[in-house]
Amino acid sequence: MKITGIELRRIAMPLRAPFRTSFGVETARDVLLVRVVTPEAEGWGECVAMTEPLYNSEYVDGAADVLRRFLIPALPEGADAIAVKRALKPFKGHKMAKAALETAVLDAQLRARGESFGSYLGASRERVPCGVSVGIMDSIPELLDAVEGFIGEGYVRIKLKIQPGWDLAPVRAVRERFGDDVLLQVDANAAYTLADARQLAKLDAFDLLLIEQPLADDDLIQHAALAKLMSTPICLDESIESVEDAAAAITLGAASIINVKPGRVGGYLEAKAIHDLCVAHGVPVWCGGMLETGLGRAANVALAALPGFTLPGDTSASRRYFATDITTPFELADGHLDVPTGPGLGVEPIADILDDVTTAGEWIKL
Ligand code: NPQ
Ligand code: MG
Repeated sequence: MKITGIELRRIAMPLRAPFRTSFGVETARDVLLVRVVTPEAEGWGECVAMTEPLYNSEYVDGAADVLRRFLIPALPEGADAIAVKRALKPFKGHKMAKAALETAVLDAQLRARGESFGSYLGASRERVPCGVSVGIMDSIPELLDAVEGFIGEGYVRIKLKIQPGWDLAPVRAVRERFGDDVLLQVDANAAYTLADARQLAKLDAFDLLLIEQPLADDDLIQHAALAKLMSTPICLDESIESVEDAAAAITLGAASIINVKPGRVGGYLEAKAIHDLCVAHGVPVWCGGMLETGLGRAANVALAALPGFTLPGDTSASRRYFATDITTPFELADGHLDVPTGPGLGVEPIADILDDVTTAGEWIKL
């Protein structure tokens, strides 16, 4: 498959409501799309880096720069996704930029041969149960209104974003209002330290599925220590950037559950490898989310249909974040999203909508 050119397209997607986490508030999604063109087919990859390096060290302008300066020039002639992954390996870091390029090549490759992402990755289900991530709010009543809305829409699991000062009270309020049957978990995005262990252990009273990334990204040893001080299972997100990181976290006892985000780990091939490792170790995995458009969402839903993804993911419907998605919107049915079955991602951008949200474009001829 010869790549004749690559488009880097920047889009701006307004969020339906501000989304607040322990690292900041977002009101719009700033997305870099990669479009790979071959004589047989085109492929799309969505870069999940944020505008600013707040979730991890990557950011959109940096991803665009490393793509045009190093990653795209290193593409092998006539490459498939496996060869692309190998060719990009010498460059350190920049996993989200690499993932976008690898995904675009994989999409083109699969569209050319008429195979879906789900089939290629080894999906074992036709639809996946969906959870929703609920941001930090100004007040408990506002939070309860938001959670009530999501439960009404059918989400099968609620994740509350937490930070010091917004942890026990929101969890207690949601449990009191919606009961013990709601599948509930929390995500701190690295906002605590091991010195907060006594406070975090108070969450044990609320029968949470897991606590996600309580401590800093590089605190594997501290997460292992925290796991001995609380009964709520610890799930790692930011800490896991590769299959080696996942193996280390499991061996150290730093994580008993792993959040798999293909962007964070460098692509869907690495994501599948982490899934396989976790299945071998009996460690549950679930698919995270980075406020993807329909393009990234399609691939995540396919990944989430693999057999080891035994917990509901942050694979929410398009309308959780966007009034208008760039693809046919993903819609919840009975708390599930259907895994696309068409070639490649199985969805494509709607040209008029894509043009409306485009803020910049660049064509790199190969
Ligand atoms: C997480 N995602 O699991 C993240 C982090 C996150 C769905 O909770 C703009 C772009 C805002 C990406 C906010 C969810 C974001 C973002 C939070 C990712 O840790
Ligand atoms: Mg997280």
